[in-house]
Amino acid sequence: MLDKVVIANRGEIALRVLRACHTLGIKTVAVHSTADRNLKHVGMADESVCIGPPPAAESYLNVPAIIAAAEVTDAQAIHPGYGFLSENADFAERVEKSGFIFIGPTADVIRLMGDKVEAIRAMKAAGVPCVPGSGGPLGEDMVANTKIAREIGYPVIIKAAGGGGGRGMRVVHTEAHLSNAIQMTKSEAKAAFGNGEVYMEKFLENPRHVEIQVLADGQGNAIHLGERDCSMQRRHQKVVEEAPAPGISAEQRAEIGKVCVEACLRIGYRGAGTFEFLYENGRFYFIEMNTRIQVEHPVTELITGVDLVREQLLIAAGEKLSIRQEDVVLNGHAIECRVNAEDPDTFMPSPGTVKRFEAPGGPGVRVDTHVYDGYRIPPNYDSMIGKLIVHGRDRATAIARMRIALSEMVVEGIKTNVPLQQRIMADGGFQAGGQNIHYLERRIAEAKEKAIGIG
Ligand code: MV4
Repeated sequence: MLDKVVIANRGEIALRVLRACHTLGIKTVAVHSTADRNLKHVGMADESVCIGPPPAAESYLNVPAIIAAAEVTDAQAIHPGYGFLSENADFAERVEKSGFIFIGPTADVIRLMGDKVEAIRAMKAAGVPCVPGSGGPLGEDMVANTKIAREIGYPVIIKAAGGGGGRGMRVVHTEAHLSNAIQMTKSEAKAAFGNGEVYMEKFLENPRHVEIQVLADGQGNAIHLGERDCSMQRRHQKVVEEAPAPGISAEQRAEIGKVCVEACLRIGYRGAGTFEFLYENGRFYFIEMNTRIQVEHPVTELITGVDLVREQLLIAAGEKLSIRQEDVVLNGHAIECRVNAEDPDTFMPSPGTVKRFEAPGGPGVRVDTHVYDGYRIPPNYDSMIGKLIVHGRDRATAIARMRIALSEMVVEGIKTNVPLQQRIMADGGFQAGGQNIHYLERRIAEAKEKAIGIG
């Protein structure tokens, strides 16, 4: 087993990783910026190292400082959490070359999945269903590009190979706009990602975002843990996630899950991972793979009983997967509401001191947060301050539990999006289930027009 792990992250996920380490008897090193000396997990870690000033570029993205922290504390492994350096192949490589274990896939696999053109190529070869598309980068020849678009059929979407998560994309509805859209997306991609490569896909107009969770040990064993529906989003920020996805049958789940497992084995995947799909008219279309633990991992944990962060640590320690596919049994329904320090109507960040904090509780209620009474939220990082996750025997029970949990939640001194989450839980469309990726934004716009709350 690992002896000591550096947690290269902050906030709720750093605390989540610390708890998984301590449960396995692994010692922890918290690395933090000067703005984060008051973080809950910093006080709980066996050791802590300040790695730089508040801006993430000088602290949580400071590769030499993080590796130096692992060296001076004599740690064996580094857990990157999500965001920051978690999907940075160069970081993973530097960690391994410095003699530490990167808790995640190999640098090569992270690099492969970071290039969306190459990721799709690899997945297609492994039998994963993808969106009809160019199947490779677009060249300069507009005659050829026009032919590809005609074959796919408009509308099409131009995406940057170096993008992902909603960055560097452009929808094209007619041939007259194709050339410009390609040129613009290319130049923006070159500036933003240092890679001007773009590709083309059929633009799916009303898909849901459904993703499959996998675990692989890198020793020939892989399993899937079902899916999550993350369609409730605004500006590419997920707001509510749930598992299982409404309306997905056990047969469909087993089929797409098996495809993902086989792809994991084919590419030599190791660790926890997520296959992101668009889901439309009963079909799955692969778009990207995330090579990290995700924010919304708890909904999968609640319906499967599998501790995903514990599994990440065991895999990193070189153990074989102890869970077989037939051991993964889905139980009930789980919903996660992200709690953000932001105005629930304007979405403006609302950092500051939390004067009073009361977490909800009761059967099937889980709160993943680093917030405590008197905690000062720094303005330097993203506004998510925690997650409220509920579990029930069915979706209606989970919604009922979430509504009570949200009503019990007390966060004084700052604004939070809890009122927005309450309106979502009370909304008829959300309660019906299976809404597409545009639903929340349309519902918010509609409510704004009428100057009334949604629901
Ligand atoms: C798409 C799409 C429709 N058709 N690709 C946005 C984030 C990035 N991961 C991929 N995205 C999309 N790709 C095709 N071919 C629509 C989106 C999209 C989206 C996807 C998932 C969740 C929210 C979204 C919001 C807007 C657009």
